[in-house]
Amino acid sequence: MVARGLDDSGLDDNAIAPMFEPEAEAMAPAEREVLQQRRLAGLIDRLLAAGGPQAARLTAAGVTAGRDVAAADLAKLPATTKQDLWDAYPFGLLAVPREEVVAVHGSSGTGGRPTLVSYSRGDIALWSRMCARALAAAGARPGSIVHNAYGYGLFTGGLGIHQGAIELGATVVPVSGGMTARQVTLIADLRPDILTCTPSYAIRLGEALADAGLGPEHGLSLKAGLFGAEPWTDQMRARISDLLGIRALDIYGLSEVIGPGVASECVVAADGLHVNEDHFLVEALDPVTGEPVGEGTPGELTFSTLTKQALPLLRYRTGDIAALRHGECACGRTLVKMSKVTGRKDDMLVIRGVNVYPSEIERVLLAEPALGPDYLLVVDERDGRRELIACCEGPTGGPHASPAGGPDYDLRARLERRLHDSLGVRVTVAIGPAGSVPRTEVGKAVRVRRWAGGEPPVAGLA
Ligand code: DLL
Repeated sequence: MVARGLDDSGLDDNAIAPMFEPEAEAMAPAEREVLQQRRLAGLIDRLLAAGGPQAARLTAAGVTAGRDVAAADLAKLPATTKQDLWDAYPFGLLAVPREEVVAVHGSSGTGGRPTLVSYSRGDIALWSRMCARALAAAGARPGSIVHNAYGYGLFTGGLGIHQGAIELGATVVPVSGGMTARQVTLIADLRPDILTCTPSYAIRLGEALADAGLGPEHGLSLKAGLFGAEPWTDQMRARISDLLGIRALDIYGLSEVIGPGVASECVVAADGLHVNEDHFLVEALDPVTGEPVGEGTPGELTFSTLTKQALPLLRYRTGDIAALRHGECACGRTLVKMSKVTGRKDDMLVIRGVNVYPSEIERVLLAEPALGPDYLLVVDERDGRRELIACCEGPTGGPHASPAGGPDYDLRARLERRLHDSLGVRVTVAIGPAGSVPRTEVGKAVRVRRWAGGEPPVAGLA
């Protein structure tokens, strides 16, 4: 593996990742608790003053002022969900006059109607600082060149990172998603040090750079990347690091809370994402009972936006599953860390009664060096069955469903055995030629497709 370590990155320890806001990021935990308590009281007062469903629920729970609430009692307060945002679409839940909203962003979702989120001028300033923190933690500094291949528009990835790079004093290249050939040219010509895009697009770019003879062995300028907006495993991290010769770091966020910059990894430890908990108070809850889970136990991430103005949310349940871990990081940050997101509550597949998250399958597939990094999980629902087929790309370019004795037969059998051992359910592996799995050029990778009849989602599948 050629993942760039601290020693060969050309940066010395002290120069790596100076914090953008050290007084906040490395604050003593006891001091931060006082700050959070004060900000939580302020949030509750603003929600009560704004009226609306969050105020009504607080009142029903007996809360009449922020000073009534101790941070330790957070779990007793009412929660908010995506449904609340949909019910209030497009400008509901505002805690400032409509005229003070300077931008709207959101996610397109799958149901047609987007989830819209409003920002005040202060919210944009906060968001810029949170993304500047993330970029700085990845090793960017004033003067760094950031190749930003997140999509620009309603999606928060493009403009969030853009504003953060400017806030940091870096040079941002607002290339947005897609048009890969042009991106290769810009990377060759501008020699950026930081790449920001989805992890699946990082693979796409890495392959295109390699095809153009511009891989890491040819002096590729990139040192680190901030990848997020979709789930990805450590096995995917290793693939990206190999392909691009960079430190591949995770960045997490969601439009409802602010966008990217809610949490991100540092280049020093790269083993969990520092949550900006001075602004986004985080809990991990049992997704079914809503009760807090213990330290290190995976639970549903739930955020309270302590300082947001236009659309403040109390205990917003994200549906994302991750574990929280307290303690000081080697980089000096004292912010609580979240693990990589292991799945979404609603991503869970139930196959013959067994719960399976796509990321568990990714972990097994991408640990197999013979397979390419692209895959698609097909839930075969034809004729009343419910089978899972993992479509991958193999080394020989052989046909799908390689027959007994065929070139990929042993590989398939091995992968099916490993999947069964780790998930406890039978998954059929179909290995096709390079390029057979459909790619997502723009936006978030699609990892799961239903197949209820008609043409198969992957050509050649029978
Ligand atoms: O995806 C914000 C973002 C942009 C994050 C760029 C990171 C980088 P939404 O479009 O609202 O916002 O989608 C939010 O995406 O609830 C997660 O399910 C998923 N997600 C975001 N980051 C990660 C990550 C942006 N690092 C939803 N790992 C969230 C896993 C992620 N899932």
